[in-house]
Amino acid sequence: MILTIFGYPKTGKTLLFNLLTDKKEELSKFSASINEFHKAIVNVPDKRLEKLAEFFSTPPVYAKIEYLDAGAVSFGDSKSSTFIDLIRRADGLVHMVRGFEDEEILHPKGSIDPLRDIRSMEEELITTDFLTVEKRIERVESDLRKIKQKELVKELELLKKINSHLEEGSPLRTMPFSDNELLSIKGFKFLSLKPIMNIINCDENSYSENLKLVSPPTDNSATFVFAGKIEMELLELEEDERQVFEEEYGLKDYQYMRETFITHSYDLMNLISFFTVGSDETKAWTVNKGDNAYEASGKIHSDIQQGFIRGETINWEDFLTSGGFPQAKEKGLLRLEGKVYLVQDGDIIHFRFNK
Ligand SMILES: Nc1nc2c(ncn2[C@@H]2O[C@H](COP(=O)(O)OP(=O)(O)OP(=O)(O)O)[C@@H](O)[C@H]2O)c(=O)[nH]1
Ligand SMILES: [Mg+2]
Repeated sequence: MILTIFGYPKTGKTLLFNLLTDKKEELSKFSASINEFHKAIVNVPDKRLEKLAEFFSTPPVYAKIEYLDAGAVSFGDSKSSTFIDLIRRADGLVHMVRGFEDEEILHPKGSIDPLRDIRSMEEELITTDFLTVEKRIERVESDLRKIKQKELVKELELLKKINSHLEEGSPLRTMPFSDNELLSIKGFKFLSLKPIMNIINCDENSYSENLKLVSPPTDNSATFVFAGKIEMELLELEEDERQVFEEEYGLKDYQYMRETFITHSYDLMNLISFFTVGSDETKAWTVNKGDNAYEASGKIHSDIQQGFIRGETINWEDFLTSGGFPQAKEKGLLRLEGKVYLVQDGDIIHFRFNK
């Protein structure tokens, strides 16, 4: 899974990237934003997985997540096609929004206004998709003038619906699509269709004001606050020292982005984890909420999916409290699930399949 951090210049994108990946990429106050990007693949921390690994005495193999710091936006300029290609590859977007004051760091729009920036970035995404759709409509119409093809007629109809949705200024995240429609437009990699997390990077003075803008995931979009620079500093302190400064900054109930970011992104993107356990490794796998056992088995191997018989399933905690598979079976906690079983977060699944 790729999560891409982007935003206006000097908003704290690289700071967040460093925080999430333990990297030390340079942060700069003055230099022009260079359009180089940073990339890191990190483990998704998971206490449940660690407990299971301990039980089996096998190494935990964490789910992986790729973070990309795509740098400052460039829409409609000479660098924009490279930039847009970069964010098209993302499974989810992380929009870093400037909320902190610093007279030395200029904001391209001249003032600090997180809500304005969230809206204007949304407009950039919508406009980019609009241009993609317009181009495709022209192409399809021209092809249809030459030859009438049923599929093209159908595609044109959908493209026109998408076009008018975008024309109203709405992102594609809010447009209802059927599964088939989603599949047919997958190749366009529409930007406004991607789940997006707006992160307002505040200082201690603007923190409580910006808290009002926080919104939980709705239509695959959510807004959170982040006290970037302070969090970076606080994380270097010992726990007791940290508490003193948290109070001093008025951040007593502050939730550390380093700790909450993955949960936020899993929620936003409707992701859950299941585990496989065995003699050589204890492993976490990421699937979409609503995926069934058959789909989940395909994440592991296509052979397992093709030969799918059943999934022996148990919740990770039920397993640990039972103390092993035989005990769990005795208690009736080990279930045999078929292909259509909806995988639950925290399931341990052992797939039986025909080889
Ligand atoms: N006061 C304050 N400064 C911050 C905060 N976050 C980042 N900065 C400073 O802002 C400057 C830019 O931070 P970066 O993380 O490099 O920002 P960026 O968005 O990656 O910048 P570009 O990639 O150049 O667009 C650095 O000097 C940071 O120390 C913050 O929360 N508060
Ligand atoms: Mg940067």
